[in-house]
Amino acid sequence: MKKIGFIWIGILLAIGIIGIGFTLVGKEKTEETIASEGLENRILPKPLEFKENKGSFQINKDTKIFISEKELIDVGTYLQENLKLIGKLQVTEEESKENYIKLIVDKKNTELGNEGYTLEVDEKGVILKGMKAEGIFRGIQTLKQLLPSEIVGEKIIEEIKWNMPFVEIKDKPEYEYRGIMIDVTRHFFSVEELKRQIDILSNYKINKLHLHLSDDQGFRLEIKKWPKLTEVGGKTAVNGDKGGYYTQEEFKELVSYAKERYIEIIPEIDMPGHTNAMMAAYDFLNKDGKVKSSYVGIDVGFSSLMCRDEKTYEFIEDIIKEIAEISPSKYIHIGGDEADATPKEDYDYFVGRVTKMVQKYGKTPIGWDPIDTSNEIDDKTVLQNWKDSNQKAVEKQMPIIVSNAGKAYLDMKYSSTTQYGLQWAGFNPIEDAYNWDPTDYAPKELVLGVEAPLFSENIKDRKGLDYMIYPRILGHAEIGWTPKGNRNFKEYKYRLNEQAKRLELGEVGYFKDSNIFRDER
Ligand code: TNX
Repeated sequence: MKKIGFIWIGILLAIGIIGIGFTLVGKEKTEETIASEGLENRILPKPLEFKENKGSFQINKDTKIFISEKELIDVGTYLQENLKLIGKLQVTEEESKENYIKLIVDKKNTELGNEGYTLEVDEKGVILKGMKAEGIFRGIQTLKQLLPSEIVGEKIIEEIKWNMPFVEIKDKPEYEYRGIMIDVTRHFFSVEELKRQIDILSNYKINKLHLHLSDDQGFRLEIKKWPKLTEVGGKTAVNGDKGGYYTQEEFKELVSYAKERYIEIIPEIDMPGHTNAMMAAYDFLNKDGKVKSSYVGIDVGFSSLMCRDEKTYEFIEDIIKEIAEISPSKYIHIGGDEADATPKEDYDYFVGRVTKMVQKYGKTPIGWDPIDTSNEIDDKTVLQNWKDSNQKAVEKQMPIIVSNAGKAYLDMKYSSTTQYGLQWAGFNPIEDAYNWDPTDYAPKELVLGVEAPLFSENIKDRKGLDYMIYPRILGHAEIGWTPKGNRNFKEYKYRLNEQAKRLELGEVGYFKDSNIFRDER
């Protein structure tokens, strides 16, 4: 008996030692493997197919940017601008035999869709092909990531060789909608600040910027027919901080800036709740016929439009009409969240009428949940999910944008020590923000894509924006672009580290979490 006991202990010890050994070797091996995959690991979001060959091509000031047709002049010039540290590369429609970057529209190649591209680098140069200019634009982001990080800086560094490894890449996104939302109501952000964000976000193939333009604390877009919306509603922000609004000209300018970077701006007017700023501007929106006082707190769910009053609908239609005229986006977002002061049947009726109005002006409506629970809503409306409650949307087969608050909300604190943001949906550290998939919340065939919203109750400047958005949005960008089966956090973390230097050179004030970022770089 004794002997058998010793043998058992021996066997268990041996298993233990071998186990520890394996774990150690396993760990080292994994990290090594990741490191040796090297170049692929520089690209974020991770491309669909990547093959590295031996050798590299050096871009220099004599490299010519060839465009296969006139319509590529904008992306050609964009690339030229992005490579300005190398020199002012000529953009031309004349093809050369070597030392080129060729941008080619290949209309027949439909396999990779509007945003897909192929990128090949060999000793003669770079060939970047897409069915659309849009795909070429996405491919340019990959091209930049294959160059030394310093390419995103402002300083010319003589000794750098602008080498690109020989590669063959084939890439396309998993989802067509890969967005961010910025709440410009609780705090206002200028056109310049938004342009800066658009520049950074486009590096990661984000393609939608949803602007939350109206809420209790502010109304941020000029409506010519109803000027007090911004004269009154534009003045305020949370805590009495500085307000502001976009004139229609400024909005159009922002839209076209975003469009040049293949980002679509989606305007949102939140209703029938979240409407105090409108009701503070116009008396006829109120039951008692008197304007409300301005609101600068952060409570939700207390305001409501009158859902059985025709004046309300005439007013809303004017707003939708003006927005439809200046916004080329396919979508208008009508809010629909937290209408706690609206009786349910009024809510159902209201969202039914307003979505039809949006359709009348040629746009597809989007609404936050619980818009899907109204009997007046069908699969011609897109649900933006933020809780877990999208059962009705699934029954009705509505397209769904997944923004689950616990995973995708950029205003949730990273941890208890984060100085910005809220925590009602829990903390959202970098790893959790990456470790999910839209199919956790909706059937794949209904998922339009993902969006990461940033509500701005206590985020009021560039520092706060950068800190909360980066690096988490890089993870969301990859969730939207790269199929679930090709993603894992360990390997992502390595690639995220490769991006850190670029964020720093671009002066992005990201959250430098010591659990994630290596010191040596
Ligand atoms: C919920 S999520 C809201 C917003 C708040 C946000 C804060 C949603 C559609 N509505 O009104 O700003 O929480 O995280």
